[in-house]
Amino acid sequence: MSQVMATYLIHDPKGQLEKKAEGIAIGLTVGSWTNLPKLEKEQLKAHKGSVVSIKEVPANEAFLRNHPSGKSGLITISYPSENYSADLPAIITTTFGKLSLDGDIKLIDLEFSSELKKQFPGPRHGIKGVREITGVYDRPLLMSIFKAAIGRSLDSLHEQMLVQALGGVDLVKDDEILFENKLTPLEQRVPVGLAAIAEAAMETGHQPLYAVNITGKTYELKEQAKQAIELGAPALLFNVFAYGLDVLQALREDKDIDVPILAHPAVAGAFTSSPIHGFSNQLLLGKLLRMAGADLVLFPSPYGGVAMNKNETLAITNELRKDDEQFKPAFPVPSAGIHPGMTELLFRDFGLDSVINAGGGIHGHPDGAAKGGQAFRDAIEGVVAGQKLDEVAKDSQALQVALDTWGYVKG
Ligand code: 1AE
Repeated sequence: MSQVMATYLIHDPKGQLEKKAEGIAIGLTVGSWTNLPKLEKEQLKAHKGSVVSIKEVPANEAFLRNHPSGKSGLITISYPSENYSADLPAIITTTFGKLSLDGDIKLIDLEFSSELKKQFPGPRHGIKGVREITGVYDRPLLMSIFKAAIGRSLDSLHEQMLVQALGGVDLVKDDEILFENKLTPLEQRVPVGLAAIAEAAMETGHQPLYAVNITGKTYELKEQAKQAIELGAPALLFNVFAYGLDVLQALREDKDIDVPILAHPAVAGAFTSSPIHGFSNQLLLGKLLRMAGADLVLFPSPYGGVAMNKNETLAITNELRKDDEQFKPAFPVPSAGIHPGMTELLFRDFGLDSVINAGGGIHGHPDGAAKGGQAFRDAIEGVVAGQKLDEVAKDSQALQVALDTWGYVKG
């Protein structure tokens, strides 16, 4: 049967988990049930939501202090596909539309029947495809971020791209806050960035992918993405949560938009940060981004300035990479406040098939961004080979300077 099953974390002050679950299953589907005449019940049967399971979980102390009879629970409700079209806006509105406004409730997971899943594309390239494009197979990839993009000229952009590329990074992404602007419009920014990459490649033999930020009004995005690709953009960056998951899916499904898409998590915190409201991170940043077509997914690492709970980062990673009969695995990109002294931790927690992403941790290297990139590359290669960072630093001045600057973060 084609359907979606939604699992929620609920907290009921009266401890009536069954009643609450039944209220959601009926309220979000047929509206009322027990008092309906037999004929109407027969007609509406195929549309009725049903409670699949209820599992009580320990309630937190503050909740119990205020509501001594209160209970918390994970409830799973099945929604028949007769009720919605096979797209994320309809599915999310059905399972968590009005309900998201109704008290303490968090959407933890959505499980799609295999028939329904077939309506979603998943990543075009995935981990394997991005590795083929970059030619890097045996280590985590390294990405850097333009960190001085606003108010800067094309010459400045050229210079910044050059030093990042010289450092040996595998991808360079636009800053997510760089929009269409007079100084570095996409039309000029892409060729200038690519020229700098080509210049660096003459020296290094290594050519990073430039992920160009696709911005502006929703109905102009596809044209902008195609323009970037025609100009040679080898990857795109997309602020998916400022637009919506279905907009990402529309970009992914366009046959002419055939380069890897990096999903940026900007704004996601507004949907996921509360322990009692919103979406779980693993659902929004993991399962749904992969289904909608992101090839690489950025999220805050557990160690940096903008940190996310470690279990949640691992749950996102698991959703992005786990075996799936239909969807290719996508790259997890733990980010924010990353510096070379964290490489051991990043490799231990996120493994080979991940992307190490740093802005300040590359540009802030005392000897310049090229050395920042080199420090990371040396750190990554050493750690993958089983060395400790302080050992690697004995043969890498760039890494030693980075460790002296930011420290060596051990597990
Ligand atoms: C979670 C996204 C991280 C990001 O986009 C960004 O710009 C990070 O910058 P740094 O590495 O913290 O300087």
